Amino acid sequence: PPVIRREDYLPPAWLVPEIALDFALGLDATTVVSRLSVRRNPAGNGAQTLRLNGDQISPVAVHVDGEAINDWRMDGPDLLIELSGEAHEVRVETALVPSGNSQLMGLYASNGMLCTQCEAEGFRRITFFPDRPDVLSTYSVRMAGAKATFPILLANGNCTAQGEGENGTHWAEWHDPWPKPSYLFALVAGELIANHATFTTMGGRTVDLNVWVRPGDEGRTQHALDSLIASMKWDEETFGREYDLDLFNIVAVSDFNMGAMENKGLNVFNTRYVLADPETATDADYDAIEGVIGHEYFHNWSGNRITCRDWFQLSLKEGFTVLRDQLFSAAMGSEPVKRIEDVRVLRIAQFPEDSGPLAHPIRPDSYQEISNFYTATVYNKGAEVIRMMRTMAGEERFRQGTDLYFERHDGEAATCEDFVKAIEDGAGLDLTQFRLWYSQAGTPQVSASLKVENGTAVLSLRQSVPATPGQPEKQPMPIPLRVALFDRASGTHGGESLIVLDKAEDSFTFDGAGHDPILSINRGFSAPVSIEMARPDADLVFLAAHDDDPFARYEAMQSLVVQHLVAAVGSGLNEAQREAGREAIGEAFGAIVTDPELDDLMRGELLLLPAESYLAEQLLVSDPGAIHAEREGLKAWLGRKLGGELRALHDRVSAVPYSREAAARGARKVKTQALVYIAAGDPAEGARRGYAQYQAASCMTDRQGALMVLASLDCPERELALADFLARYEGNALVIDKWFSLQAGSLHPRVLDHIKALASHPEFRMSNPNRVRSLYMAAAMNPVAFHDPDGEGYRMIGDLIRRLDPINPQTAARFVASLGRWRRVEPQRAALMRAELERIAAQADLSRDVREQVTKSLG
Ligand code: HT7
Ligand code: ZN
Repeated sequence: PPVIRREDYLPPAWLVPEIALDFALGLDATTVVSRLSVRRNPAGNGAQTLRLNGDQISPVAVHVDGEAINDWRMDGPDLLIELSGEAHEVRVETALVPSGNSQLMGLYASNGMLCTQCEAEGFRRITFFPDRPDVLSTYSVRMAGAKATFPILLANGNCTAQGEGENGTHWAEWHDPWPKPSYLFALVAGELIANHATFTTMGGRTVDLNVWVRPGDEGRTQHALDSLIASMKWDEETFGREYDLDLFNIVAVSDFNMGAMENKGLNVFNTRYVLADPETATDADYDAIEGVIGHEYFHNWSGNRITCRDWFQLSLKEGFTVLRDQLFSAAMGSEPVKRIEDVRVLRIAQFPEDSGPLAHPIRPDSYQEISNFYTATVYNKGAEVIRMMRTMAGEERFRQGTDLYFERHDGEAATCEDFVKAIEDGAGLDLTQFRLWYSQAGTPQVSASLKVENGTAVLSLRQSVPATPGQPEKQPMPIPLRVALFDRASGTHGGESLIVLDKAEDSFTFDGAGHDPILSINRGFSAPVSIEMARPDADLVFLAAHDDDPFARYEAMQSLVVQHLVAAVGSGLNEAQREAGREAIGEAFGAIVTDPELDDLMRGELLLLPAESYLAEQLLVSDPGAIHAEREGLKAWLGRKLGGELRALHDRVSAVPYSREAAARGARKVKTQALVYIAAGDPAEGARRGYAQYQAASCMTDRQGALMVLASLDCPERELALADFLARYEGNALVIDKWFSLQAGSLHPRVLDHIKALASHPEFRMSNPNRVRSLYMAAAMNPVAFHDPDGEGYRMIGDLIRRLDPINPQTAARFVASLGRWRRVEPQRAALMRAELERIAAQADLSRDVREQVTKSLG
């Protein structure tokens, strides 16, 4: 497949200021008539040829300026038309089969309704068009269809007219006054019911808000609607952004490749990020809904009003919007807990990308299939890069920078460079060297050492950015680090400093540091780097107890555990050393379990052991079996050591009644965590308490938590609870997804057999991405199942990729990265993983999506 390069960007030869679309809707047959007013782009190359992109469509008829023409030609999937003048009207008719569209890109049928997904290149599956984000058009849409099948007809913007047609049909016309790229086009038709509210903007305009769902689901939409209202208010207050249409529609669909889509005025959501009530959604589900609703809404400015010039600039909208949704969620809940969660996601999802064969900068230089670049690097590292600018500028000056960006580029298709320049000008920063964060891949490693003489502390820092595919050499980048020096006796520090390491090596001096201070570094995770510093356990135990930066407390706890487990699986520890390491961790854990000053939400963070994938990241080559055994061993040891305290904690929080308040949510979070440790230390007690928690549960958080623990145990309660759960939630697809993923993610010794059986379960469907992910993503992330020493887990994921690719290549390609980690795994397993990739590569007719990921993973 051809490689698309950032440096080859050329402005479009033709612009399309206006487009009118006419849909005759049917689930099995839809026709589309598209009328484009095209105008030669003065900034283009003057080509006579109009190239209209297509993908698996063919033109039924083509007209230019009202006349049918026959001299159009196809260039692969694209339609080419020779045009001699400066401006023309081009009319193209296409015929679609939405019910046959299993890729879920373009126009497709889901659960009896029709909907669209156009980002990144789905519009070309509906009609021929210059399907690139720098072609902005004003859209007018007419759609007609059977009223019984499609009682609700929605598109972007405002509904301008509607009426009845013949033979039980009706029609609607929609107009979106804001010029937009084709990827933001949306249409939805089906039987839907809305939860409605209004919002008055800061300018005094009333906006109608609707959350549309299938009848029967309307009782689970209030949280989504509340989250939308909160997002609109927050964006006005925090970024000065006001909504710009009179209507904002959200539609929930059950077949969707990603989380949601920010189409102008008509967001389309995976049902997973809309539907919630306490009985069926966990606290984490509630938080995810709030975050994703916010994210899509915030795109109205960071993405829609200012869009991307080309797809290499994806982080312009995604990185910035992730930062905005992170700040929003922090403001709605606990800021420190949100920061810890965001860093955990970055470390689990993005750090492995940065150190693997698919590593790319947040602004990639090339791609074969753009869908493969909707990554944690572009999204989450992209957000971290902008967060660093905010840290260096301070909140107020950062806001001046974003104000300037919105003012300067409103209505444009912009670049990451435009964004950096606006922040530079508006916030008064020099970001010349900082731009390297956009072009260099890899997680910087910063090694730190502290020396103290006569009350003066010298912090020596050295940075290196690892080589990544295509980037063997790297330059030093500016790394902003928030640091503090703690006095051991008082447990306090004399003030935090922000230092910026912008050389390969540098040292920083701090006066009045006492004689033996303890360093707290990268507080708040001010830079997305990995800090290397050998530290005595006692210093980490001190910081875990005393640091006034909650993230740094969490970090100290994590480092204490990481240091121990890495030593245990790396060089190996004798029994005495293992015991000493566990004792230090046990002391810190015990203090956290019993600390009456800690709120439970924060306690829940501090009690989490680092993920196995993060532990593997610390080693050049790792044995997943050894990491798993050592981590589980520690968990069981802690469960036994702190059994009494954990049971007391579990009893205390089990008495807290259900509410959505922070204290009650914290209680639920530590309830299941306490249960996890209790079950690890004493499986019989875990089964007893787990089943009791399951039966007493008044909400999904408690029920799912209990079932998760039971699913890993070999006990009769496991089968009882699993059978009850399936029967209790029959017909609720999102909850049945949980039933699949809890089993596929379990640490049960026969988990692979369970997964195989689940793949043949009548409720399993390959056509539904949520269901596929619930079974197989959980399996791919389950160290026991995936890293089975005989390679059965790798074979299972390989088989899945090959079977899923012809159905839904985008979803299939997402599974390749798990096998792509082979170079970092011990040789026997590595060979099995590689063989699986080779087996996939040998398959004829692989999609571009899977082919790109597999080739890069083998390369
Ligand atoms: N901007 C949206 C991206 C998206 C997407 C991309 C490829 C294929 C399907 C997709 N669905 C949604 C989501 C977002 O970041 O807001
Ligand atoms: Zn987004």
